[in-house]
Amino acid sequence: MEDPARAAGDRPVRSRSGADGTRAIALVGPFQSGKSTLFEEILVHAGAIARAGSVDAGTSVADASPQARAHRMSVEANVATVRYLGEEFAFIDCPGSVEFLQETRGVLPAVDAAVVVCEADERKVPQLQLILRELEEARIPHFLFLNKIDKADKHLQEALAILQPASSVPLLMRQIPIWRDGIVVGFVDLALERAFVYREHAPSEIVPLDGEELPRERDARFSMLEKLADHDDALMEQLLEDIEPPRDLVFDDLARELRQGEVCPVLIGSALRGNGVTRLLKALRHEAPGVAETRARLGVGSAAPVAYVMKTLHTGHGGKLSLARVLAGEIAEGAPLIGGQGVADRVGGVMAVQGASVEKRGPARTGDVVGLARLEHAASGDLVSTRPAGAAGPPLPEPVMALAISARERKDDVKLGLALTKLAEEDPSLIVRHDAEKGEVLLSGQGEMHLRVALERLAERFGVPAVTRPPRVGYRETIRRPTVQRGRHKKQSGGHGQFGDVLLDVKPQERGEGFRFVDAITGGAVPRQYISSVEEGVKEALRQGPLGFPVVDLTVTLADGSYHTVDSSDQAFRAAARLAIAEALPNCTPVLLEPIDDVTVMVPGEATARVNAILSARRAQILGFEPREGWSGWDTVRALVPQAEIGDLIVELRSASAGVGCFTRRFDHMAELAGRQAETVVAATRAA
Ligand SMILES: Nc1nc2c(ncn2[C@@H]2O[C@H](COP(=O)(O)OP(=O)(O)O)[C@@H](O)[C@H]2O)c(=O)[nH]1
Ligand SMILES: [Mg+2]
Repeated sequence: MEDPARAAGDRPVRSRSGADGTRAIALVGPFQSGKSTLFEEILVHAGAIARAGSVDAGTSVADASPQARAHRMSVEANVATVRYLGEEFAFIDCPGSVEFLQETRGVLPAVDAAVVVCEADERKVPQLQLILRELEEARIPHFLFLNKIDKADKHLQEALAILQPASSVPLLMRQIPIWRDGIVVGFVDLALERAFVYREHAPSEIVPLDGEELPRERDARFSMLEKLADHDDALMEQLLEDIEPPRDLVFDDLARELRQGEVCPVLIGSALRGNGVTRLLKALRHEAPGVAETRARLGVGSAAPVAYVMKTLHTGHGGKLSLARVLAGEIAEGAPLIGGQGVADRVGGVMAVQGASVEKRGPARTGDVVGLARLEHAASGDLVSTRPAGAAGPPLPEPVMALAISARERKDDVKLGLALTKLAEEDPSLIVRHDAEKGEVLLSGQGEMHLRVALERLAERFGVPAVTRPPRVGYRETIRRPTVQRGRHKKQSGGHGQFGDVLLDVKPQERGEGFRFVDAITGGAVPRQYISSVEEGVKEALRQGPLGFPVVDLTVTLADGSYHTVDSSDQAFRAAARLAIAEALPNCTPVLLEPIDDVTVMVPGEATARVNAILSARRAQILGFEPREGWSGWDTVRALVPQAEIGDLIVELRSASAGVGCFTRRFDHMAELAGRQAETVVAATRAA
């Protein structure tokens, strides 16, 4: 019978699959598919908690942070270690939202396997594809857990047909549902050849496999075996000769093909009712690889103790905590560990992490997922070891949204800077940059919710309330017509006077030429030593033109001038130059320039037409679209888009693309902006 034997006691952990130590399993999948609910239910099944909390009611072990509770979604990875039938498993509930994908990416390299929680819902297939791709690329063995079977309205075949395009390896049906009056009341396990009837929040009950279930089971089992046989010649022969393959061979194939990424087995269940959870745990126990395979995948040896840092967290009084998977050896308090920066820190304490609770524990052993306190020089993605080990972390995504941020109260400026540094360290997909020209601190990240949660953490965890506004756009201005302008600076006040006099020839230049200063003085009309002051004065005046922006793409020639032997000075010539420019520019038909980026949007093909419309409405010039290389069903759209229109582009792109669209951008050129749009920009700058 399916009973979570909790009586295993504390004997050394050695799994039936031969895995040593705790296995680490990530729960991943599209947003709202039920990962956190499943996490909770797993804790119940393994006896770690008495009854499941509810993500809906805000009583779960998962999603315990104020931000996760407030938004009713996972915004950070949560770990809990359980013992099931004598073996230890660390489950890591990962956020599903694309905006928090980096958190999931940080965790994945060091897990032994992943359970992809999903629903048979077309709208979530793009998100599913995204996560399956991550797993396939990182070669992480993964199961699909088709959740919410309690409200299934499709036959399993139909559900699989919807899901299959998201996976580049065959989905392998391991179970089929048993239906009564349009409701799924249980399942048949095709490998075990047993039928089970669900019981709420309890292991299912075995029932005889007979009646109408039997022929369905035969068919489904045969098609499962056929898929397995694609990678096993012996099995293929047995099938062709109508020999019933031994059960052990089937289980061996299931485990091997999962590990080699040749198939993706599909289990079904309902996290909310605790159905199918026992079978999932048993499948993991029998078939998920252990830490040795994960080491091999990462190319990490076992000669020295080594751990991989999944994420770092700055806790209030506990200081910095690194959530780490021990890949080899034992790690105890006081052990000197070298992180990615090559600097050793002594482990300030080994902590058991169970949801939001963090408690000191004994040394961590191979396979464990623990908190390591005060590794000041270790970052997410680092391998930490007694020997230099480097990093194994994922690449960083380009930011898609930015906000200009400042402390609500000036006195908190320094505190804000420190807190931002810590936040960006915890979450490397948050980027903090100081823009000196515009005098702004920019916080960029993966979307609106990502940035909002960062702001909430600033206030709640670091005690720095911040205010934000859209970042300034780097407008410039230039001139369309040449002019010649004299500038005279003359002051006669008592003793020493001031005198400078210049004649400037101002001419527009090609786009992108910048600023050029030409000295055309002959015969000493302006003495040599003052020429550079004239140039400085010109530059000062060009910092802000008549429209309110830096002036570019022009040549200013110092054509003539005059001086006074006593009263002339650097200062006087600078002032004269400033005067000349300030008077000249309004007569040169000034024109606004706006920055244009070359943007590449990546979306599933269904969204391409809508993306074109979105870009066009944002004054973009579409350059073309084509299939995205290596991504079946996706397109890339390239366009030249004004920076002013990119601010919240991601929000619209995501809503047009089932949440998965993204883009990259780089500055391309400055373009003239005239008419109403330009007037609005100028008026807004004057008002500010
Ligand atoms: N009907 C049904 N609802 C479920 C099931 N699992 C989760 N849910 C609901 O789906 C929603 C999202 O669940 P959650 O666990 O937060 O999803 P996550 O975003 O994947 O972590 C919540 O309202 C859950 O109550 C299930 O098996 N059946
Ligand atoms: Mg969740």
